[in-house]
Amino acid sequence: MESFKKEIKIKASGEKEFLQAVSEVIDSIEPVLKKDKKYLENNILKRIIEPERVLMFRVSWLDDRGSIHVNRGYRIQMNSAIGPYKGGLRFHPTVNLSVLKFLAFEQVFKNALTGLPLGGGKGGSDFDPKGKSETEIMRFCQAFMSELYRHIGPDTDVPAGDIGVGAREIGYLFGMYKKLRNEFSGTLTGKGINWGGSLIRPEATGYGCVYFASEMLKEEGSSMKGKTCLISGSGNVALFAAEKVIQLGGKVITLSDSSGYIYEKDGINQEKLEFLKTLKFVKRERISEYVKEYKEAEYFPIDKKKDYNPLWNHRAQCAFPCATQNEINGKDAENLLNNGVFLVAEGANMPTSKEALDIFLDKKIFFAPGKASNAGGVAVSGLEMTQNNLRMSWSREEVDKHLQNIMKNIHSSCLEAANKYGTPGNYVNGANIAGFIKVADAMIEQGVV
Ligand code: NDP
Ligand code: 2IT
Repeated sequence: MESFKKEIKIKASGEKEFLQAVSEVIDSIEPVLKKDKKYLENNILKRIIEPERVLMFRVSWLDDRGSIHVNRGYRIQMNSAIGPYKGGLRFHPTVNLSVLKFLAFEQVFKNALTGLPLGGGKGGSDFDPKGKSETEIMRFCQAFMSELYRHIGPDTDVPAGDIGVGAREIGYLFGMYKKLRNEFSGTLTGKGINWGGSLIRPEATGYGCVYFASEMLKEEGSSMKGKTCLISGSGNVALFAAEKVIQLGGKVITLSDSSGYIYEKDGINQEKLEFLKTLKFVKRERISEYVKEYKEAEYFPIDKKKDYNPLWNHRAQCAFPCATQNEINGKDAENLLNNGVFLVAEGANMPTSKEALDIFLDKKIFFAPGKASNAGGVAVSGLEMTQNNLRMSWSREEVDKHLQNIMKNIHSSCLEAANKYGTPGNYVNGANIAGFIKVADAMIEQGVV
């Protein structure tokens, strides 16, 4: 184990996010490896951290003035032991190999936890959608798909959205895929409702995250009702997490984007949330516009001089980080605890830094790792694939019921695994162990490939 840890540190030394995600999993699964020798005998650790395939490609496109731009496109096909590669595409200037490898690695475990036959993958580009016109976004998506289409398919690899890739981008990507392949299939998820999409997919990650938090609260005999919640982000995950908190009787007092955050002392209600959905999904404006409409709210721009994020420094009981990786540092973790927060459920992927994670685990608060609590999105993507295969679509109520059941099952799988391997209540260990065993056993059964 020790020599393996050393080797991976050297091998992935330039890939800090990937190393962070891998180290966490290794720490969690140590007792499993000790208990059952087959995992070490089959060299599973070494095999599971190596992507089955990494695709990197040039994406050339023309802006509205006719100038040529070049971005880098990626698809990490991480693991297909239990199903076709499945995972989102991220368009953001911070995208690089390390970020996508960490996301693909997390996705393998997350997808296993859903109980659906989904392998793990992730992709995207360092393209920055901010400030681009509608036609530029379309041309970029088409250029991206003009390479990716040869590597994906309904039984091979099924991409979806992530940061910077929402319903609009999935539409343009799907249109190009269909044209190039001359095939109408469920190769992407998050599709429009009139052309193969599933009801509840837009809401699924945020709703699922709050369903998971509710399951945790049940453990201590309480519920979301009356809980004051801090939420970061104002994208797909954040706004629907906020909606579910409001529906369950909780109070959302913060939301943010990469420029700053809003604070609503008395809580954001459904009407205000509808304003935010239009602001963010239709007009694509900044969250600072909110306080022009609602004068009782306050806006705080990001202060880069501060070594903590003041969003996490308000009195509350629950926190839902729903923006991006490593957005909660050690100081933020201390601030959250000092303000009374006893439940953190990750809507984003790995929003909690290693330092902050150690603080939360040490204090034994309810802490849900993203690979468990944000699995609702990919789970409903899996349900979208099933509906496409059956050539039918289910009602909102049916999909929501499935989502609730899946989140409940993930919650109990985490607790059972954590308990069995000696760390009761530790959802991080539970999620890593339950996901690992499922994928590792499938790999062993399928031989050395
Ligand atoms: P969106 O693009 O819809 O929204 C992202 C939000 O996070 C925006 O408010 C954005 O602000 C903010 N944000 C992005 N990058 C940064 C940054 N570097 N610093 C501060 N704020 C930032 O993405 P999603 O809501 O889909 O994704 C959010 C998180 O949830 C990601 O970690 C993603 O991987 C994860 N996730 C998404 C799922 C999905 O189904 N979409 C499923 C599971 C997890 P701004 O507009 O200013 O950039
Ligand atoms: O991180 C994630 O789980 C996603 N971005 C959703 C992936 C999917 O295939 O729906």
